[in-house]
Amino acid sequence: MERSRIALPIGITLDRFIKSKQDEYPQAAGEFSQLLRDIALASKVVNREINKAGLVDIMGYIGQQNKAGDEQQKLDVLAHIRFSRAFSKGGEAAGIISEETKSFTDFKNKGKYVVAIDPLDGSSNIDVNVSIGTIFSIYKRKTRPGTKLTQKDFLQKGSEQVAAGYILYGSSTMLVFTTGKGVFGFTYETTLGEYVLSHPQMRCPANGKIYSINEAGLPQCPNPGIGRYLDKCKKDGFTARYIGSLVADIHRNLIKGGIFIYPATDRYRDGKLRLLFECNALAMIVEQAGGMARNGSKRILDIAPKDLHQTTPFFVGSKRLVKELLSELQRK
Ligand code: AHM
Ligand code: MG
Repeated sequence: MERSRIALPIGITLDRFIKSKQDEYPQAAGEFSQLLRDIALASKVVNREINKAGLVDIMGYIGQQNKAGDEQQKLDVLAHIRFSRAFSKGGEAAGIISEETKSFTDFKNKGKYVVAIDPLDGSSNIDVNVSIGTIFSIYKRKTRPGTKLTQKDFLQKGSEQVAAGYILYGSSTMLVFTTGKGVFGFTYETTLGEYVLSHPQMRCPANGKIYSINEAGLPQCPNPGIGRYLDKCKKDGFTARYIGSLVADIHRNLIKGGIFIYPATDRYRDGKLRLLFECNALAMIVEQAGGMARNGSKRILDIAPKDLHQTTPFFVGSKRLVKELLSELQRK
């Protein structure tokens, strides 16, 4: 039996899991595994910072100087620094583009990969102790390793991601990722300081009874299909759940079955969520788990990005629900 086919027991650490899977990536085993380890390590540091966030009133307000004279940084900026540092030190990533920065950073090394990341998503929830997340996509760079990075290295379709995932800083912290061979969820065991496999081969139920949308924006939706779909959900006994923190909303629906809807509105003509930092990674996860992710007419993963910060409408979740919504959107 191939090593990679052996069922991996719940409770094994991320490190052992990565090692046991290395033979699935014959050309890139070492580098790729190291990238995942870099993400895990940075997320532990961010997790620690998040857990201290409630103490900010005692330790000094953001924007003020702390006792040592350092400027206190906002958590999302801090998370950006932590992840960037982990990748640049690791050397496997040639560069990074983050939701926190206008353009990409070239680490000027020989790395084969590039990373697109939203270091801390759900910023409106940070100050109120509600779940937030990190979202990441890993691509092979398009240009030759060792040369200057270009936009072309980052403007890749989601279908070209070699790995994607998220970290959910919730009632427990979880790292969920895919390398294109299923979705695996690890829970952070704080006393050990280790991620342990808790959700092997996650599957998104084909059907569900949860819809997640900021319904206050409904009157500003140019497409009446959204309203019609929600009316149907209500008649069918759905429940509404919306945290306003994308990772948490997607994670819940992935486990329980449901649909997440962020449409185009008068305020956000092309949707609010960013293709490169938010939608692509989550679309890959959900598809790998058997669900669906669309922008209305297209598969999210097939959109060729033109702009690093491009946004898109986002309809994602249980296959049956997404299909039903799409047919309402197409009905005139
Ligand atoms: P952010 O990147 O500024 O944190 O915004 C993204 C967040 C998502 O987590 C969430 O799904 C969405 O914005 C909520 O938007 P809204 O407040 O319009 O419902
Ligand atoms: Mg975001």
